[in-house]
Amino acid sequence: MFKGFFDKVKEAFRKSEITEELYEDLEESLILADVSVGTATELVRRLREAVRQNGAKDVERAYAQLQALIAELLASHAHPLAVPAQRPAVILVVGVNGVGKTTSIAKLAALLKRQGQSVLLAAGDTFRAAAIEQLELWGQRIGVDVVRHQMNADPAAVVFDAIQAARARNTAYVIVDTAGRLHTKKNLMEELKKINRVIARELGHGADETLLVLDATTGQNALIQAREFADAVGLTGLMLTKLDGTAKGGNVLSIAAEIPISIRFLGTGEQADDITPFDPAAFARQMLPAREP
Ligand SMILES: Nc1nc2c(ncn2[C@@H]2O[C@H](COP(=O)(O)OP(=O)(O)OP(=O)(O)O)[C@@H](O)[C@H]2O)c(=O)[nH]1
Ligand SMILES: [Mg+2]
Repeated sequence: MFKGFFDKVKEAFRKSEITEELYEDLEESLILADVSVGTATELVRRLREAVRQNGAKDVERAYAQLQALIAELLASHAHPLAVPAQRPAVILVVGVNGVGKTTSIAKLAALLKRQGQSVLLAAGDTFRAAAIEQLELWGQRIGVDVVRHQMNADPAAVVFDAIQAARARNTAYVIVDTAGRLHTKKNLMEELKKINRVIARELGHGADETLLVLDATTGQNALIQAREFADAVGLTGLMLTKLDGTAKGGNVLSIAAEIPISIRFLGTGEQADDITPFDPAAFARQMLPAREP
């Protein structure tokens, strides 16, 4: 699925010994694979240090060292979705427009359903009629009910109704879709805060999860979005989408290095089952597979 991400990185190690040129090629190839300049520089710095410390002379060991550094960088993000302590658990899904919120919600709901959980979706993006219809269509496709109001209804009221419905049915999860686009950004953040107040009032605590959806192909922009949403509504995890749309994927490394929030899921396509729970060790192995002799 992620094949070819780091082919160029592997190529940088196709030398007989560790030279200055190897480090330069490595840094360049990381940046070409969409790793941010800051993260690429930092990785190369750590590799130099590791090589110096253990006196590794051969390229083979340096490559293994880089694998370990990448695995280490990603490892702090290994936190799967928590099992809810009470029913319903509310998962609020936020993000700017077009990143894949609605699609990711459908994928997550289908995944939870496959795991034997009951799920209800709340059509909290009341900004466009098409947004409500899109979520309903997904609901039909994956066999999950959707609580909806009319266009322009108060999203907080939709969430209130969804929580009541989930209580009545003893549903495990309510996943809330939200608008990515409002007249102003301030408006959007205020709307999310209002949804949060309703959740807090109903559950006695905030949303169990507030997941920010980021389009992994957008680079630096993703970092800015993460900061804004973290400041305004608080975040518990990230879902990175459109990893099928990039042959690079180094962005995942930059996001892991620069955003101190767990990556929960990766989106790898437009279908319901194009979702992978984030496994740092597996991801590191996919990025930098073992070298062929
Ligand atoms: N290739 C690919 N496309 C995706 C992925 N996730 C979402 N998309 C596509 O991205 C587009 C936008 O997805 P939506 O789920 O509507 O995004 P949204 O964030 O809900 O958008 P708004 O509601 O307009 O803010 C759609 O065409 C999706 O099919 C993914 O992992 N891979
Ligand atoms: Mg949407």
